[in-house]
Amino acid sequence: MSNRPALNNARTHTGYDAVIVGAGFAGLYMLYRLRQLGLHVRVFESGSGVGGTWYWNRYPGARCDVESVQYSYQFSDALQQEWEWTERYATQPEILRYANHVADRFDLRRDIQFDTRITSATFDESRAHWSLQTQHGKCVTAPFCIMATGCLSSTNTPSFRGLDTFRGEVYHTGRWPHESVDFTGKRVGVIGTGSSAIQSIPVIAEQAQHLYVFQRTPHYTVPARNTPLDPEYKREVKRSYAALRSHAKQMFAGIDLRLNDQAAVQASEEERQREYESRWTYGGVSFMGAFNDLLFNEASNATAAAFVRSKIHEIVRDPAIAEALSPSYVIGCKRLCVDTGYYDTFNRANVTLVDVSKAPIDAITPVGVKQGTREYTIDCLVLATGFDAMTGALFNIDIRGKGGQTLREKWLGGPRTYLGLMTAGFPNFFTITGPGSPSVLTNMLPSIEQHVEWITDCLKHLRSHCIDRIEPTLEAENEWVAHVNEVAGTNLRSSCSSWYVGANVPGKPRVFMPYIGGFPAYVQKCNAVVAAGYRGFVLSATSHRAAQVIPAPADSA
Ligand code: NA7
Repeated sequence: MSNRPALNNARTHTGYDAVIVGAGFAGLYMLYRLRQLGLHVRVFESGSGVGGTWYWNRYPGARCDVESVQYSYQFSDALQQEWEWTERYATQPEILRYANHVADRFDLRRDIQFDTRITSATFDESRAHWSLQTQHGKCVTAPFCIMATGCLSSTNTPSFRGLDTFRGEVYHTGRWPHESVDFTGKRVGVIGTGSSAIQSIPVIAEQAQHLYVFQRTPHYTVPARNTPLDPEYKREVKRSYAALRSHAKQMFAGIDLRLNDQAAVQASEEERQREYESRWTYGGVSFMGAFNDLLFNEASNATAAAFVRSKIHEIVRDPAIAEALSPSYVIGCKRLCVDTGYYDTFNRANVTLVDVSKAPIDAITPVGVKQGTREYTIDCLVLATGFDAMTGALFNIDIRGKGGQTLREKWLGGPRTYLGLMTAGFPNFFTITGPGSPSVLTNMLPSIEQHVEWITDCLKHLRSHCIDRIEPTLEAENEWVAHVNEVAGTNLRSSCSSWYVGANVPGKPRVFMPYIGGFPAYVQKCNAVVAAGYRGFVLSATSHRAAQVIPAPADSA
């Protein structure tokens, strides 16, 4: 691998060892690690700044639903010691400041090209390298192509009839403007009631003259109980960061949900109520840690779901509205939301819940939202309609592997990967937190770090063995996909229409995309593959060596 000059103005640049697409948390750390390896790397980012999803999702009330002291990098102790989180759940501006701090602290910006969207990536078999085209018509090549494009980055805008005729402002929560948006005195419509809506609705309701919430499916949400972080707590966390991190990595979701290792079905009604109540009071997604069988046993799950429904009826004064806000499906099936004052917002006189489950939105008119004969007049429309999750950002790029096969074609029936890291037929092409890895079911930061470190070690291994090409075998991939599907079938999360199964995007194949076997088991599998000499991968040298499968034992490099 070479050390050639930085990107120049030529239309084709061939000097990179690796190209990374995306400068969110995955792209930033990947760049950091590959630079440490001495590789010449370029990152391409469509936004004007770092942060990925936290750069784009600037809607009012946007926050992480993982606690700030856990939703942060752990690769640098100096970084985790010096950074001060201010609240239990960090706001989007604070997380973005953190991403910028990381970029500056590790001097990452000089290798990131902003405002540059990659439109295609093609594998050139004769040269064994990837050729990437930017939206400005420039071409860069590198032997390795690493997608750090994010799981929730390609927005989903339903094709509402007449949307383009609407005369007011239209905002998508996932592409919020960088200028502040003031809804004071405005009639606002929000379509969607997922996490983004649930976070933004209470804030918008405080500003708007009137807010109409168009709900197709109610989502379960639990209170965040957000609070400023106590200085002594922060000191304690910093003192014990190493232990906290390694403990979290032993947990199923790579995060400590304070799991009560007892089955809900085996607890008495009184015990269950006490446990749910205490978690409701504590706040956050650890509600799902109340019992160990909530996502495996429907009867258990029903007890937790009933508890949340009873809370909704307690909080929302109008019983009909409370009922409309009450989900009836498996709790945790769609990702559990975390809110601040969501249900209470529906007690406000300036908020109207519009049920569009049975009678869908017919059209957007120049002045409002039409449902049947009823038209809701609004000045601004907020689309909180989510993302084409996990595959959308990849499909937005015309990716072509061996023999010109497109990734779209290959994944027509659903994503097919080996470990969520690579896909057969696309040599030297990596997907950080790709489909088939635990990704969105875990705390994203440790999952990103684990993938980045795996890829870094892999490239190091290739270099030290003079190998320039790696690709999973179809057999290993098929086995992995079968395993991912089999495990998904044992978990209640695959039982409803969610973005995990692509149900929110018309025409998307219904496949449970993330790996639900748990973070520790997944990490073990990844490590075992390496220890067995990259079992399931073909490693080869293209030009001056005959193709060979590198046998066990493990890498000693
Ligand atoms: P989500 O969770 O996918 O929510 C999108 C919402 O938009 C959801 O309520 C959808 O209803 C609704 N939606 C989508 N299309 C339509 C149409 N055509 N008509 C009415 N309503 C519609 O996206 P978020 O951005 O809130 O959150 C995504 C993740 O980001 C979240 O899980 C966290 O991990 C962070 P549906 O439920 O499909 O009936």
